[in-house]
Amino acid sequence: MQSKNKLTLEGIEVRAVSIPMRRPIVSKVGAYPEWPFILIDVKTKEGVVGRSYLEPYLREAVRYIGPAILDLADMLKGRQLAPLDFFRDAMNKLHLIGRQGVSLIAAAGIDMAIWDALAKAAGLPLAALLGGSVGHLRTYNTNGLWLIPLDRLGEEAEQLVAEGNFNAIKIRLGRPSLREDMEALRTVRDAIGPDIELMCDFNQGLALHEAISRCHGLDDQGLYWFEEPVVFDDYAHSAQLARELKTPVQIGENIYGPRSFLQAVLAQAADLYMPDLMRIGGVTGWMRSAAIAGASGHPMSSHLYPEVSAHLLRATETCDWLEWRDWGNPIIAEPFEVKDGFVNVPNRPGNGIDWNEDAVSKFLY
Ligand code: SMN
Ligand code: MG
Repeated sequence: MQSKNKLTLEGIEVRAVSIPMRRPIVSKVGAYPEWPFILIDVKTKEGVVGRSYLEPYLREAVRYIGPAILDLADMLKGRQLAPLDFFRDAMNKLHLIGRQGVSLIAAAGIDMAIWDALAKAAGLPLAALLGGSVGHLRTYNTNGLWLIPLDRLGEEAEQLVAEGNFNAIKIRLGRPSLREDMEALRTVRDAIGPDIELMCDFNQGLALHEAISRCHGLDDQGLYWFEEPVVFDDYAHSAQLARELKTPVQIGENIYGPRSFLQAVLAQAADLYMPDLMRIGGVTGWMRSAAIAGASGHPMSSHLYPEVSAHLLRATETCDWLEWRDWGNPIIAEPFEVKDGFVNVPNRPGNGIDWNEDAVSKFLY
């Protein structure tokens, strides 16, 4: 048997699936009745397969992200799989067409799959390969409470809590008026009682003057955080809100790469951060950002990507909340489970992603 100390790329497979949403997304960043995934399989000569997926929101995005992944993978042919080397070389190659956006998303997808392959070859869960351990993480349910009619919020909030005996759920706000946001909160609070934490997300939907009046208007509602009140890269105004408001301001899902993460932290743009793996730069980009969050004392939560994020949060100094979404569960062979508001990171080699191939063939496009 060949040694698995060193993995060499044999080839890469990229597929796209789209899964109908149980509760379709209605948000300030779009309406999505289905959720597309780009599946990445990094195959090695030693027989280990590393897996990851990307969540590009847009079904058509595979047309440009797919070729970018294949192009980057060409660079790896015959070389030892070393994610830090890959990340550096990918950035050096792609900065010619931009270090963020598609370039970074494609690199992030490969990076996550390479880390999975390394963890499998080592026989370790990803969290353990990174020096952490498997175990519990507190998690909030993000699987609903979109900008849906007010009269449906109460029942949906109750369902969200019951799905995993959650202690925390997230609601989307930024309805046409403060009165409607207040009514949405009252409906949800009446349904779930006083003890469940309630995060809220504005999805960058407010102009500065609206954000100032809306967030101050909601500042005494006991919300756990205000997420993305203004456009994600307006760090100066986000910082102003974070300074003025009692409720902590949360941003991060739209930050591309650790260097921008550092700029947000230096600008004091938020109290809390929640990077998204495809934008922050996969495992490599996350760990570099986690070091910045740790050193600057900012709690770090995740955005989407529950499997890989769960492993990474277990290796993150200022680990905070895992965002729980189950939209990808149909294509995952052994989906993670939530019990009493906690996810237990499974003790198996890799990042926990293997495909349910029957489901994949059903949702392929
Ligand atoms: C979100 C995620 C995915 C689609 C739309 C909105 C949201 C979140 O920003 O934080 O969950
Ligand atoms: Mg969000």
